[in-house]
Amino acid sequence: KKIYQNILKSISVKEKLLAVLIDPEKFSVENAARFFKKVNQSVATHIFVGGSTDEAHATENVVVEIKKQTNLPVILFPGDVSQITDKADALLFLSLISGRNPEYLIGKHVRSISKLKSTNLEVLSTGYILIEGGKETTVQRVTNTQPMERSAVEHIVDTAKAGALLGMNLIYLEAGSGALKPVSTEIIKKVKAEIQVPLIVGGGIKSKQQLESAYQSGADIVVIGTAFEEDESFFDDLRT
Ligand code: 1GP
Repeated sequence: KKIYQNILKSISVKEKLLAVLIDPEKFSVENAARFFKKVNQSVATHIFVGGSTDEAHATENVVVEIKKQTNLPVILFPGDVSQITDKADALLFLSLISGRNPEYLIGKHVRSISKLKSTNLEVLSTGYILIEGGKETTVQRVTNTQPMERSAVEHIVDTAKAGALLGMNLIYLEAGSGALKPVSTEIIKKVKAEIQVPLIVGGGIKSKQQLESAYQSGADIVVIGTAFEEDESFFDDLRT
């Protein structure tokens, strides 16, 4: 449980963590060296790899390429069982607890076990909470679930708390990739106040100011994908 232990250690010394999300469907091998030079010079601490879909089954090759480019831990953020590969270091074992689709609550998990048995992946049990972010997201479409309303703060807090009480090791507040509105600071603060496990926040974070305000509100790990895909110079603002 090395990766989880390191996350806990960072939190205990108030160090904030930043995960760069790589979508295997959009990753370009030709661009990899340049992109990862920026990643390696930035404050990024983890790489997440995944997406709601991966029709070309590119995940494994993308992870192999990323491993050549960086020493940061690579954590799978899979939309499906087919995206699991032992070339990564760990796996977010995500249960979509904001929704009521049994497939995404437990179904895919059961079907992943035979595959997981043959890997050394560190499995990180994660309560995944989708929150409305101003537009319909791919997660919503693929999982056929509704996001929680931004105004339903107490319900979101109760959902996070229920996930933690079920033994989930991480809680992930997700506004959806490319969200117009990131998870609000009010939601982050109130969830943080009620759970002891590390809190991940992502979706629609595009500026240093939004990143800082997520941290100040209580996010332990912030996930950013689109902002780096669209403008690699954003890494320059986040130099170590
Ligand atoms: C999506 O939380 C991540 O699953 C990151 O979202 O692409 O909007 O940064 P963005």
